[in-house]
Amino acid sequence: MRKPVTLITGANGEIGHGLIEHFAAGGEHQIIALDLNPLDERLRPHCAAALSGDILDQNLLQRLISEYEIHAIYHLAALLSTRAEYTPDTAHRVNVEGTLNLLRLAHEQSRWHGHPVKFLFPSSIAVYGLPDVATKERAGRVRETDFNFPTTMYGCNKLYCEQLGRYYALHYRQLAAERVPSGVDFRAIRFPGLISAFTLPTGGTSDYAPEMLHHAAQGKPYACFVPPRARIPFMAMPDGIRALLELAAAQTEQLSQRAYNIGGFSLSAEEVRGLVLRAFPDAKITFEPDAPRAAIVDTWPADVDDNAARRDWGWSPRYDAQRAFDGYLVPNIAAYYQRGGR
Ligand code: AKB
Repeated sequence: MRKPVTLITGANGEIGHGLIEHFAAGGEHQIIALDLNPLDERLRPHCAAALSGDILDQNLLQRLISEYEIHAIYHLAALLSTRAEYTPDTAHRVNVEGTLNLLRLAHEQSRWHGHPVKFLFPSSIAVYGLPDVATKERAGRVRETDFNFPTTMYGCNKLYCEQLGRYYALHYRQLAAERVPSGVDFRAIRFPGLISAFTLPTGGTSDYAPEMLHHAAQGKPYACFVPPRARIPFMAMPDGIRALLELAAAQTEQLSQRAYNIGGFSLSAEEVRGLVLRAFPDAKITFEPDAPRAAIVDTWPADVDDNAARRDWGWSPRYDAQRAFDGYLVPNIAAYYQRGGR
């Protein structure tokens, strides 16, 4: 008999690392990890299988369908906002067609085993597009339905995939003579910029904050690509992982929407620099703004309203800026580089 498994795509990424380490401590199902690149050796022992391959490869997806009984999918594979601007067609294929492939897979799996498949999707503050800095300052904490006018390919992809997921969850084949639910229980979180003590993001535009910190911890100089005043919300990785797990565990009846903001702490680039310098006083951090990348950050909100997540499934961040730096980032990152980055 096939064993029930959880599939994690983009398993090698930052969220994948955190999730797999969490499940290693005792998850409900075995983990099948999928990534374009071979899985990080440190994660391998925690997974029942680690597959290298492309979410656009239909043969690979068919193999997954035939070999495993998938009950939950954490679909993390994506090209982030900066990278997507250099290759928008590829980004659309990976971010949108890839997500559609996984939604179809979830539907087929649910038909086979007769249970809903939970589909967890990391969306992003990149779905917002504020027209100018004055509006951004006035807007403050934005609600899910505000300013949904992304200016990046990645933001457009994420916003559309939230809608695709909602369609699968609520309206799939609504005109069929005998309408049956798709079996896809789609749930999305709009993440702020995530900061981990152990991994660095690649290809994002909120990357300046984690890059500042990781450069400082290694004694390397860093030139920040946004101006000191640039402000967006950030979150410590453990809160991000916990949010995904708590949303996954919520009862369907609790959810009044399918995509939720979650707040962490809102910081300007200057404030991030101040916190990094407090921990690493010799760090060399300068500002050399790259106008087009800085302009993307200006379209993202300064903060988000996460009342819906608090009300529906009890979301509450554990890390404010102070606690994120003093209680998680600084102690762990220092130890991490003392061990030689392992
Ligand atoms: C990015 O910068 O692209 C991501 C995001 C904000 O979703 N970190």
